[in-house]
Amino acid sequence: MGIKIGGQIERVNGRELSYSEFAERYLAKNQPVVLKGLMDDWRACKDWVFTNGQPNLHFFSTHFGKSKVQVADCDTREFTDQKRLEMSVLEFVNHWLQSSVESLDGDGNGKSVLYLKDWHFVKEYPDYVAYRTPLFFIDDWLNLYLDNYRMHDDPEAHQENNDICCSDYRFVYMGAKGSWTPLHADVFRSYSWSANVCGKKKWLFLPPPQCHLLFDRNMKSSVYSIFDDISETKFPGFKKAIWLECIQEQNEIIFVPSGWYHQVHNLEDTISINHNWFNGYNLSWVWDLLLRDYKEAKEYIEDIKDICDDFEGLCQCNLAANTGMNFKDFFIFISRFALANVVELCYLLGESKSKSWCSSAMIEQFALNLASIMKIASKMISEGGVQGNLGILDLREALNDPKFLKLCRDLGRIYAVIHEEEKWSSIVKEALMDDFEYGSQVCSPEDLVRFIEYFVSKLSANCTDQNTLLSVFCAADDNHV
Ligand SMILES: O=C(O)CCC(=O)C(=O)O
Repeated sequence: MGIKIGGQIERVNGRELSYSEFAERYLAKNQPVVLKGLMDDWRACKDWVFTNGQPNLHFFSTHFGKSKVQVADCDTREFTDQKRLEMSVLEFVNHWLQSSVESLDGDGNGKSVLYLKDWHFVKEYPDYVAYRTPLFFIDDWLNLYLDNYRMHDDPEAHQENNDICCSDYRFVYMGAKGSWTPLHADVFRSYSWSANVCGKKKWLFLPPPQCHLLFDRNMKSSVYSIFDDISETKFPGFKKAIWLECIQEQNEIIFVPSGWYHQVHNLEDTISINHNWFNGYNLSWVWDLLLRDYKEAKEYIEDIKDICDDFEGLCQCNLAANTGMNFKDFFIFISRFALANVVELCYLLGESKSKSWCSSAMIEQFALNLASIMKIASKMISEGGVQGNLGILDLREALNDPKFLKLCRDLGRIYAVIHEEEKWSSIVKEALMDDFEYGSQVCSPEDLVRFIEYFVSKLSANCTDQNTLLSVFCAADDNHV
């Protein structure tokens, strides 16, 4: 029995859409969309594709052939994903070319379909600017953070492996016709965008309110491929699911919202560029996933609780290994972003006093971000699960840390681009230090809430513009995300 398709994904010309329209219609409402017209000047679209639309695989073997990459064997399942192999790009391309010759000869039953996934291309080739991230996707806290910090420092993890896997979430995907990605929702329940440099993909989406239909009775395992013969006894809700379908053509970019399960098939030989990211709009999805995975990790080892010296530590360790971060990592992440937003606000409001320039769009943005972080910190308190101090963010230390100051500057620059603020310049560290009379450490979600409240009310007093900061902050606290 086939699946039920209930609709298609909206298509919009990206050149006729403003950032605020995109944020309102898709980021805030968590809805998918296909965007056209945003890849015209990408180097990848010239170097990686022949004029007939076929991938230029020779270009990859010549220029990037030595790179070591992860390749999925699309015909072999391993637990909840496809079996992964490691090989060089040259080996991958040779396998691809060999398979296509064999299939032309009518002898295509020997080799499995391989799919190069999660290639950290930008990290590996920073000087080869293959593309520019479209404006709609630049408010990306995840990759901005990972450009400056590690998400999780595990002294026991093999360093080199950790470097590759956790360096960023900016990827290249390459696969022959027939390669595919099993049903899943994205890492950290982040947003993703995926741009077809060449080829064609078929996407099938299920909105979050229906995602429980993909699970077994215990909500433990989920369907692997929606085109398998799904057992009704094992997955009793599956046949009730109503899917959205999308055929994504060359030069189109799809926006995948948080928590939407999707399965993807390459209908032609395809190369795509793909980022995962989160920001103030979908941060709560990350916390919800972490809390759920934490409870699951805890339940899983409940029987060794009494013989374990540091049961909570073990749960957090397992959480980091399975989900990619633990409570401490997340807490330090949101605390650094809270501080960075406060720093940028201080700078903005300081500038407004001295130069009679103040951008209310920027004030609003920082206020929205702080409201979103405060909401998550409050959830961490009210939903329990968080025990004791999570980590320490020393505010003065952070302000003396070049990595943190770079994070602040990069964040400010991103919003200056989004809000078209030409007057924005880098922060002046010395001016900020005077404003930091606040106690010096944030160690718990309670501290973080107090810290944000303190600065929002203190900085609101500096804000001449009808107290924009406080009003946006309070309104956002009620409505946002
Ligand atoms: O293109 C694919 O095969 C999978 C991409 C994907 O799942 C995503 O962008 O979230």
